[in-house]
Parts: sequence; C-alpha cells; structure tokens
Amino acid sequence: MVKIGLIGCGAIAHTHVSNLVNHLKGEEITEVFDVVPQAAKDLIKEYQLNAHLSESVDALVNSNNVDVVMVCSRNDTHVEPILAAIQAHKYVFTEKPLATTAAACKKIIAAEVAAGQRFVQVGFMRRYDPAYQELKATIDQGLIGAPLMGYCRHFMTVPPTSYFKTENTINDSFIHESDIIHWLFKDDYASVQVQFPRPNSLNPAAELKDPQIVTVKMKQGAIVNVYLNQNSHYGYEVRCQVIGEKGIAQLPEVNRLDLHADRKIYHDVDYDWSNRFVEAYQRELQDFIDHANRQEALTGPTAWDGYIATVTSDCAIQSQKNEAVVPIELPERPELYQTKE
Ligand code: ISE
Repeated sequence: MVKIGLIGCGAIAHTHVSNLVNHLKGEEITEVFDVVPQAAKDLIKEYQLNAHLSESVDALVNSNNVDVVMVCSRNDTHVEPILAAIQAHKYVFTEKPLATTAAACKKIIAAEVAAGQRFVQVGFMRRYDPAYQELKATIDQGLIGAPLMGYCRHFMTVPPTSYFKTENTINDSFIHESDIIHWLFKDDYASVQVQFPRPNSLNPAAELKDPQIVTVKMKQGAIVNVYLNQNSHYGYEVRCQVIGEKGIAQLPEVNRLDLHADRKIYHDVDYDWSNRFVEAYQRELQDFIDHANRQEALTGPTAWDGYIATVTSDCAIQSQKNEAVVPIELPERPELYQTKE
C-alpha cells in the first residue's frame, strides 16, 4: 500500500483524488498540503480522507508517512516539490507542465541524471487513453508505413476563463499535442510555427487570439498541423489523424449512441475533457502507483518528455509574436531517457 503525499488541492487534484478514492487500488493519501490550508482541509473533508494536513512542501515530501509525492499545484510551483522528491529518492507524479521554464526542466533532469534513476512521471494522460494507444500501436507495427504528416484538432466549447490569454492556448491545450505528436512519430521537432486565422467574433476573452493553427515540422521531415479553438461553441473535441506511406490511422469517433429523432440523426458531444479522458486519468495514476508498489522503474512520460513539451511551447509562444517559423533545439538526450517509447 503506497502512501501518497498530495500537494495542491485545486480542480485537477479533485479529479485525481476522486479517482484514487473511488476507482484505484494499492494506495492511500496520507498527507495533504496547499498554500491555502482551507483548500486542503476542504478536500480532506469532502473525500473523507484519513490524511494529515502538512505544514510545508518540505515537511510533506520528507515525512515518514509519505512514500510518493503527487504535485497538482499551480503550474509555476512544480519545481520545488519535484526536486525535493528526487533528493529524498521518492517517486513523484506531477501534473503537466513539468515546469514553466526550460531552465527549470533542465534542473530536474540534471537531478535525475545525477541520481542515476528516474523518479518523475509527468501527467500527459493522453498516452494512457485506449484510442491513442491503439493509434500508437498501429503506427509502431508499420501498418501505415512511415508517418509522413498529420492533422490534430483540439477544440474547447468556450475558453476556461474570461482572462484566458493567447499563450494559454499553447501552455494549456497545445502542450498535449506537443507531447503526443513526437511520441506517435518517434521523432524530435525541428521547428514550430503559429498562425492566426480569421478571429472568432464570438470569443469573449479580451486577451485571447482565437483560433490558432500550430504547425510542427519533425527532424525527418514529417509535418503536423494542429487546429486549436477555444470557442467551438458546439463542444469539446480532440482528433488526431496520421497519414503514412501506405495508409491512414486516426482516432475513432467517440463511442456514443446515435439518436434518430425529429428528422435528425445525432449524438451528444462532450462539454470538456473530464469525460473524454476519464479512463486515461485513471490508468496513468494506477500505472504510477503499481510501479511504486512493485518498486519498479517508472515507464510513463519522463522528465525529458516534460522538457520537450516546455521547450516546444516556449518556441510556439515566440512564434505567436510574428507567426515566424521558430527552430527547436534540444541538447543531446541523456542515456537515462534513451528507453523505447
Ligand atoms: C486543460 O488544461 C487540459 O489539460 C485539457 O486536457 C485540455 O484539453 C484543455 O485544452 C486544457 O485547457
């Protein structure tokens, strides 16, 4: 039974804790910390956890009552607990992004490399979605030949907040594609470009330019276009199509009942990601817990994957300034992360 110390008690923590309490096995939450103690108290109460309220990140990570750490706090606060967990030789699951700057990601990588072992799993949950896994397996088996190009759609119903900004489309939404595309194509990025099509007049967020099209080019030449829209108005939709040398593989339509009525044939569309990726969220965390319980090396998304996503996002945000093609450069991949994807 692995003992979890949870840091951060916002929306995504509630998703994970609800899964831990209601669906997952082999763990218990024993310590909780939030910079706003009331948020931690409320979470403990809501899920009736038999957990202690920690006084600081450091106290939580180093508590004898904690085997592994879960980081669900604000994006720019991930680094401290991750580094502390590595130092304490404890596994740490962190929500994406690994860190908000490339420099901070590098520190985490340096700490893991120095320890000679992986401790970090990044919450890129799409890799655990059964449909994405089938897509990956299909490409890996060579059924469509080498992947040459692709198309992704990432549509939200409405922007998450009225103060959602142009760069948030990259950091919050595109970051998932930036992880999934290099995983599917088994290649590194050479460049990224963001373009702004005609603005959506129904967009309520003053500081958000919407929609956006991101084009990534890979080292071996493959090109993928990602259509990002925070204002679809009709619902949440994630699509991915990979075109290979001798075929096409794409995510299936969501499995929904078709309703034939009122001279129409239709099915429901999700409002947001919570339903679409419910299984992926459960499977990523169960995988982390199982590896911790068996004391096996982690196999989920690595700190290096987190670093790639942050560097790619930074370059995409740079491209937003003038729609230029921005080259992406990465240092050599350390041996620790050379494992097969
Ligand atoms: C959100 O933060 C997520 O992580 C969702 O998976 C993504 O679809 C959405 O665009 C983000 O805002």
